Amino acid sequence: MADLEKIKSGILAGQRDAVVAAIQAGIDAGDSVAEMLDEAMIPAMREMGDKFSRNEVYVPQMLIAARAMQAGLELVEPILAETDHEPLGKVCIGTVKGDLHDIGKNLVAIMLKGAGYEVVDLGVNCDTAKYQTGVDQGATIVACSSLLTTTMTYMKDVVEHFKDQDVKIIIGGAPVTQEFSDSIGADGYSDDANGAVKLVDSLLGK
Ligand code: B1M
Repeated sequence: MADLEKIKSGILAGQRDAVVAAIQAGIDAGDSVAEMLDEAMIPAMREMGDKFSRNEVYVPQMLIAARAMQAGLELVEPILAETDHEPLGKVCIGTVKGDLHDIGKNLVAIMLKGAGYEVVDLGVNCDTAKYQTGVDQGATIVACSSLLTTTMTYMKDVVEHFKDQDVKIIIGGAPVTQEFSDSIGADGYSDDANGAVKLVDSLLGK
């Protein structure tokens, strides 16, 4: 049984090696990586954010926690992304201009790959020209992530940019809401990575 507490406390403390060892032990024991993600890894990052809001931790601690989380994600990715299907469609994904948060975006990309979609990962700090490169590579869905109230407004620019092209824009990230999505005319919103997959399924009629 994966030691969920060890994974969670390891991420909070930014102990990359301990996190990797605990996740690897769980994988070797045949435990569910989805459970490790939902019960330990994602809650750890949420708790980190709450601590940051209460001034109990600062940016450097968030950064080392994020590095430990990222190292854990690299271990779970190949397992979650295992699929032997022909791609169901192509999605490009990126974090919007001005925003460097990429953990949620990476998780959405992993889940989409696992569900059988081809994903063009555009990285962080994406302006409309960058999103356009994803569409030029054949993506018919543009997924935008934002973690900051100051950057989520850029999603409106993305919707505007693609309004005359045959692509769907979907959005998500901690501050984003359905109401905001409706207000900027996006084609869909999801509050988590599994929901993003269902959204893409429904937009592509899968
Ligand atoms: Co930042 N940060 N951060 N940070 N950071 C937040 C977002 C914050 C809420 C912390 C807080 O105050 N409590 C706050 C934002 C406040 C606001 O805007 N209202 C904040 C701030 C203020 C900042 C800085 C400005 C701090 C500073 O410098 N003073 C700065 C900004 C830098 C920049 O981007 N320009 C900054 C920097 C950083 C680090 C670099 C240190 C680091 C990021 C490292 C990295 O990403 N590689 C960091 C971190 C780690 C966080 C918190 C603690 C954790 C984010 C995370 O990874 N969550 C975060 C607190 C929080 O979110 N509670 C915080 C885990 C991840 C799995 O969840 O990303 O929400 P999330 O993704 C979810 C869903 O949202 C959804 O699915 C995912 C999985 O379920 N989803 C989508 C995400 N994208 C989607 C796209 C979709 C669909 C669903 O498309 C359809």
